[in-house]
Amino acid sequence: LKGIFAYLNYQVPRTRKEIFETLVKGLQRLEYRGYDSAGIAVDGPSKTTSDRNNNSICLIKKTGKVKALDEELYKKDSLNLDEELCTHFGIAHTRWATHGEPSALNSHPHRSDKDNEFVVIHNGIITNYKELKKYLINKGYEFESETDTEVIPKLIKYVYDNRENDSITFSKLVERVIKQLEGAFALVFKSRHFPGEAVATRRGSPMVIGVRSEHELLTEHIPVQYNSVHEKNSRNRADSSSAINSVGDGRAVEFYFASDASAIIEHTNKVLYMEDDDIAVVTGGKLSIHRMNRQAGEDPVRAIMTLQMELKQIMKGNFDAFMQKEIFEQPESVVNTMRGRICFDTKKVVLGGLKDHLKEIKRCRRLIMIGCGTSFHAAVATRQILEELTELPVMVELASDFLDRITPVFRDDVCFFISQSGETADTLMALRYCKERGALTVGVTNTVGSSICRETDCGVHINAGPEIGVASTKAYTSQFVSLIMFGLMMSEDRLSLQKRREEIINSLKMLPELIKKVLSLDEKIKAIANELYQQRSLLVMGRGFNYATCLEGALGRPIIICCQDDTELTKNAYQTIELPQTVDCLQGILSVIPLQLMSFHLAVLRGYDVDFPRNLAKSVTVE
Ligand code: UD2
Ligand code: MG
Repeated sequence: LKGIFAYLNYQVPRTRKEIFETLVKGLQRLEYRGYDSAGIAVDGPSKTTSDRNNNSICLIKKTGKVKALDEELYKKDSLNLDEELCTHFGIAHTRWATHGEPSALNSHPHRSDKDNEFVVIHNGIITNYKELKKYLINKGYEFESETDTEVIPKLIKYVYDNRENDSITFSKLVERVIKQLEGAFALVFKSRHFPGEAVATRRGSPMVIGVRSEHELLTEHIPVQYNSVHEKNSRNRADSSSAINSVGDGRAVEFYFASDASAIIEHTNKVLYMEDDDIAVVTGGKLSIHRMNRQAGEDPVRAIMTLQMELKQIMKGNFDAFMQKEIFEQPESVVNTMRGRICFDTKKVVLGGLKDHLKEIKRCRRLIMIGCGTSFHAAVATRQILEELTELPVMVELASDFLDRITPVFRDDVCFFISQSGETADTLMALRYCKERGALTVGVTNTVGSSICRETDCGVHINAGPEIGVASTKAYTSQFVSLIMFGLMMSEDRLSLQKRREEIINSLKMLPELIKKVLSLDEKIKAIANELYQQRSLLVMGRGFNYATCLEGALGRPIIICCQDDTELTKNAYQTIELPQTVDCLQGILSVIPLQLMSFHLAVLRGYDVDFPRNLAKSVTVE
């Protein structure tokens, strides 16, 4: 969800200012992924010119835009911007908060201790961080943030403090650390004990390394170095001691580490994509790749590739637009929304942000759901099932209309505010209006630390990941799933609803697979779009659980009729798109996807810029 960028210059003199500029630019290239805070770590200035053993590391972190960090860098005149550093390693990170609110303390790089012996940047999530944290606290290590990441620098210091001798390498320390980690990560380490050295590793989170050199690289194929070679036949390239097993030969070279090639491409098009559990090490200006031991069938060589892509293309992956990319992300984004919240075995649903308020919510007289645009449609889409599961009256309100009417709101109302960005002006004003009248306020947002998140009494983060396309796609389906989970949580102790709950929970488990099936209809939908795109208007019709789907579909240009195995309906239809069947209240998630795809194709065919349509902003944050 976040951005990693690191830069190592070896025997290439750069001033501290130039290093800052490179790091900041790298982060700016990753800005499109969304983030709420940023930070960097560089070597501190040497106290005297002869004192190179000082090796201090300086950390600068800031909430808000990379620009704010950039400004902060130049405020530190103690940093000696003109000092020339012949060999240096700097790391930089943009964070999108998941564990703990956006703050300088929670942002990366994280450090091992007050002396910054080890600093780390991390993308991904460490799922066993609580156990590790407990262990390390017991050993006397002090924590300062609310993040999962912080266990990593603490752990490497613990491993270092307990080293068997001083000849231990930086990569060995990292190897010991990742053995203890569960979850997903891309990591870059810097240490004052290993000046001018870099170690990077990954598991389930991308990492790419760029190489720039004036000299011809001696090899474009780096044999992986295995730590334990027990193979009888050691005559393969990887084990041959005569093979060149690193990139760089001690002459001037620069290395770039990034979570995304878009941050590297302007410096070099020579890149190496790391594999899971690879440990990449730069020492003495040479890059080598290390692994624990060789598995059967695994490629023992990493190739330096020449990227031909343009920047824009890299950012969007294989997709033409962010909207399209986000539509295709939905099998994963709905999983992220449900992760850690639904136990499919015990049929228990716990939204951590609401559990302390559940009693109060259950005592209320009615639920009011408020949003704008797509977020309003998510409320419309789930109203019926929420009424059924909560047995409460549910009002659904367009924020602007709600405010215009000066709607009566009471202390025993519970008001939901749904907003992807968490900054939608009308929704925020409706929130303040309801708060003044004493209602309990609940946010449903995609953005940790946003205004709506901060000002509500409690809420749910939908965890869909940053949404860049102006047309909301994955945020809609994740809002939908979040509201359903709320209903499931409310009905847990209703005996009469148990069968219904089980049916829905089982269907939620299947949902990612069904979404994939719907996405596989893309070619067909594109063909229909091709026949339709010159029409002046299209009509979307539907009712019941699909009423909201129609509203949502009509936000683009398109229209289509969706049915499943319904011969009565399909025999007269002009075109049909047959969707897999799920439980009634989830059908809307599946049926909106063809409309998303249709909107996308129609807009492209009509020559619109789908990610930045005219007269539409991603979120309306002004009145
Ligand atoms: C929290 C952590 C998550 C993970 C998990 C482990 C955060 C942001 N989330 O997720 O990273 O550690 O616990 O169990 O640290 N809130 C509002 N308004 C909103 C949205 C949320 O007030 O619009 C509040 C909510 O009531 C809760 C907090 O923000 O106090 C975090 O909400 P969440 O949905 O991220 O909570 P949870 O337990 O799923
Ligand atoms: Mg709050």
